[in-house]
Amino acid sequence: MKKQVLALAISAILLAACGKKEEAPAAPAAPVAAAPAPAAEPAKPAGPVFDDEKVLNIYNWPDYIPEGMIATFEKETGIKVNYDTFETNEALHAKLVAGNTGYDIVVPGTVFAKGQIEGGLLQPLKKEQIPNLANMDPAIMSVLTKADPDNKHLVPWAWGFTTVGINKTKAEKALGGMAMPENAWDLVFKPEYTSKLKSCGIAYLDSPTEILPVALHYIGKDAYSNDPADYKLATEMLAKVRKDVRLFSSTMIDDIAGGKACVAIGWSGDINQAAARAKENGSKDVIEALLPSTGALIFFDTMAVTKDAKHPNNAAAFIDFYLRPENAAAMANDMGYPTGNKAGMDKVNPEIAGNKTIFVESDYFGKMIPPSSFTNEAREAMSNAYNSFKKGK
Ligand code: SPD
Repeated sequence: MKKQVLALAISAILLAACGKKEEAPAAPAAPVAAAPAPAAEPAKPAGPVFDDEKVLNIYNWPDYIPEGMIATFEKETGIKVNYDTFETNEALHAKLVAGNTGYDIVVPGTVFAKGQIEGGLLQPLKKEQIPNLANMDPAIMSVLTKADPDNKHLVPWAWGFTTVGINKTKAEKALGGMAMPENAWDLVFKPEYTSKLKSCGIAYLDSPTEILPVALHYIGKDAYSNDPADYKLATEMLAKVRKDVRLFSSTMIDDIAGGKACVAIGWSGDINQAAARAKENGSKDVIEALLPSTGALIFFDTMAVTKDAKHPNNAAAFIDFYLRPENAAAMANDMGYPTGNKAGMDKVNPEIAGNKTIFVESDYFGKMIPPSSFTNEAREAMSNAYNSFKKGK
C-alpha cells in the first residue's frame, strides 16, 4: 500500500513538472476472442491472437530484461523470440529511418519516439489484444501523451534517470581529502574535480543526446534547447574536461563494477546493477547512483511496434505478457529501473521499492528534469557538438 502511495505521489509530481493534467487512460477494449459465440456453441475463453509464423523479433536496450523472461514467453506461446540489443537512441532511430528493420517490437525513449510517431515509423498498438494495458499507472500514461497523444503507440518498458554514478571508495581516495561537491554534476563537469578523478577513471555515456542535455542543464540552460548559442556554451564547458574522460560507453556496468571507472554519467538502473555486480564479485567498494542537488534527467523507454512489423499479433501478445504485474515487477527487481505498472508495485521487493535511487522520493522528484523531445535541428546540433567534444577539438 505504501508503495502505491509513493508511486502516486511520484506520478503526480512528474505530471506537475510536465505541466500536464491527469487524464483517464484509454480503456482497454475487450479481448479479441471475446465476441459472443453462436448460441449452439459453448463460449470460448478469450485468448491471445498469434501470427501464422510463430516468430517475434525484439530490439531493446542491453541489460534490461530479467533472465528467463523470454524463455517463459516462448514456452507459453510457442513463439520463437529473436532478441537483439542497441546501445543508443541514435542507433535505433537510424535503423527505423532506413526501414525494413526486421524488428516487430522496438523500445525507443520518448524523446525520440515523438518524431518516430509523427514520421509514421511506428504503428498503433493493437490495444484490443493488450488487456493488461489496464495495469499501467494512468498518471504515467498521461505523461507519455506528450510524445504520443492518446497513448496510441507507446507503452512504458521502464523509466529512470540519467545521473552521476560513483564508486565512493575509489573516488574519495582519488580526491585526496577534497570534500565532495554539493552538486554531484561537478564531479564530471568541473575541472577542479575531474583533474583528480581521472586517476580512477571517468566514464561518459557514448551518445550526443545523453551528454548534451545534462551538460546544457549544468550550465543553466534548457536541457532540450534549440538555441545554437547554448550548444556553443555547452561545448566550451565540455572541452575543459575532455582530457580527463577515460571512456565513452553506453554499456558501463562492468566498467563501474570492475573498477575501470570511479565516476560516470550513466543511467540510474545500470549504476544500481553495477553496485549489485560489484558486491556479487566480492568487492567492498560503495557504488551509488547519486541524486544531484540540481536534479537528474528523467527518461521513459517505451515499447512500440514498427510500421512494417511482420508479426504484429505476436508483438501484441508479448506486450501483454510483459505488462503482467509479476513481469513488470521482475524487471524492477532485477534491473533496478522503476516500472510504470501500477498493478505490479505490490510485487516489487521492499529493498528495491525502498531504494531512493530507483523509486525516487517525492521531494527529490520535483527537482528532476522532465522529458521533452528533440527536434531534428537539436539532434544535429547535439551531434556536431558531441563529435567535436569527443575528438577533443
Ligand atoms: N540497461 C538499460 C539501459 C536503458 C537506457 N535507456 C536510457 C535512455 C535514456 N535516454
